[in-house]
Parts: sequence; structure tokens; C-alpha cells
Amino acid sequence: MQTIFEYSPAVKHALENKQPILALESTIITHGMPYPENYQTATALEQITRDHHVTPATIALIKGKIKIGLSTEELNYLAQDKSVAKASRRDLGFMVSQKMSAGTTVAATLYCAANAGIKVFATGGIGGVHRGDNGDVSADLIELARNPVAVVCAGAKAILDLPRTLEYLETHSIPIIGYRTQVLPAFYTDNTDHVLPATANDVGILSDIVKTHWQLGLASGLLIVNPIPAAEAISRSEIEPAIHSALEKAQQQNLSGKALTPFLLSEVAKITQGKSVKANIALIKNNVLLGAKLANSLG
Ligand code: PSU
Ligand code: MN
Repeated sequence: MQTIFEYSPAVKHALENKQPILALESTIITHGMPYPENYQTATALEQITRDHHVTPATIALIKGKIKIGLSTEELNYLAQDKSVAKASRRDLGFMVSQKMSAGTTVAATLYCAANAGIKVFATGGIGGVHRGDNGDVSADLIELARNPVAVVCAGAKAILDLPRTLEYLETHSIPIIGYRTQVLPAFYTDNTDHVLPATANDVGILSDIVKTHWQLGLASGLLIVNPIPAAEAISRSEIEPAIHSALEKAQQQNLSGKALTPFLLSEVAKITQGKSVKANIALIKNNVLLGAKLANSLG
């Protein structure tokens, strides 16, 4: 295993000295945002983390190695090289053995973060149950049930079926905690009608909930939902038509499997003329800020 997992010097140092670390995913870099916004955002997220005295661990597959913590050159390579794949957990064996490079999804990043002993992970939006009846359920949800990691996100992407995503989380006993919100935020939008089972109004309370969950021996992950800052939010009525036409186009092109989410995100970006990308950047920065504070508070 040691030869497959490779830690950056900063992450290695933080692990050895029991300093707080924040895991970050890389599919958002390789398949979630256009260049150069993807590179600029990835480096900004790492800087926000360091500014809060937490070590960032962006996780990705580089030429068959699972990297926990990336160099600037590696971030740049992932942001620009179009041949880089998208790795979910099930792809790891295949892609590691074939010496491939890939962005890791929330699912794969959760598995790798847990393996490294990292407790907090910040991302933009998690995958979930897709709309319609084709049975598309993101592996992100299953990995949340399996790995003891607290994941900060801005809710599930609005391209998903939110009620069914919430039902899935309940069935699989994954806590969902609103940070300063009583209702589920929906990624680009800061609120919905879906009332959450728990709310934390400050980081101390949030960290108590996370600690207690694990002290009880409940070995799953927890989902912390942090609404996009109101000034950057896009209203439901503005984003819904863009989502609808993206979904229709995906259906016409018969898209399925791992290609669907990147296609929908890039279509919505085209239709909103980049407004969705701006919102995406704002919300992920906001999540990384909260993730860093939580990592500090958990100690
Ligand atoms: N949400 C975004 N941007 C992204 C993703 C989600 O706003 O890039 C990525 C995450 O890495 C997530 C993945 O884990 O999409 C989910 O893909 P799928 O739906 O194929 O499981
Ligand atoms: Mn899917």
C-alpha cells in the first residue's frame, strides 16, 4: 500500500505531528470546471486552508499513484490535461494498475481520506440520486455511509432529485447537519423547502456533534450542508430552466454513467454564461473555510 499511496511532504508532516488536515477532491478540477478557473480555484482553496493553519490535502491519481497532497505542478497538470480520467472508488484498482491519472470524485476521495486518517473533507456539491427512473445513484452517498469523514458541501447539486437524495441519506443513517440553516441548501441556491433533522449555529456545536457521533461508535461519515453566501446565490427560478434544458440535451445524447454529471455542469455553465461557475467558486471557497474551522476545532 505504501507504494500506491504517496503523501506530500506537508501532509506527511501534519500527519506525523497530529496537526489538522483538510481533504479536497479533484474531479471538480478535472471535470467540474473549465480551465483556468479550475486551476485558480484549486490553488485558492489550498491557500484559504493554509491561512487557517490547516494543511490542505488535495487527493488525485497521478500516473498510477494515489497522491494525498499535490504540488502546484500536479494541480496544473490535472487542470489542463484533457486525457485525465474521472475516478470513483470502483475505478481505483483499474486506474492504479494501468498507471492512469484521474481526478477523484467525492466517493473516491472519501475512501482515500479515510485510509489516510483524515477526518474532514470539503467539496462543492456531492452526487446524489439523479432525477428520473434510470437508477442513477452516485457512489458518493454509499461512501458517506462507509467512511468516518465529515464532509462539508453546499447541499446536493440542483441537477439531482433532492427528496430522494434525502431519503437515501436517512435510510443509510448518514447524519445531515445544516450549518446556520434549518433547510437543505441546493448548491447554486441557498435554500429549499426541505427541513433538515439537525442544525448547528456555530463551529463549536458542529464539532461536538461530529465528535459525539464517532464516540458513539457510529462509524459513518456525516454530511454538513453550508449554504452558498446569499450574495452569490442563483435563485431557483433562474437556475431551473438551465437545468431542464441540460437534462433534455443529455437525454437526447443518451448520456449515462460517469459522463452525466460533468456534461450537466458544463451545459448549465454555458446556458448561464458562466454565472453558475462563479457561484460554484464562491460556494466551494465558503465550504473550505468552514471545513478548515471544523478541522481546527476537532483538533
Ligand atoms: N459537484 C460539482 N462539481 C463536481 C462534482 C460535483 O459541483 O465536479 C463531482 C464531484 O467530484 C462528485 C462527482 O463526487 O461530481 C459526482 O459524480 P457522479 O454523479 O458521476 O457520481
Ligand atoms: Mn451516476
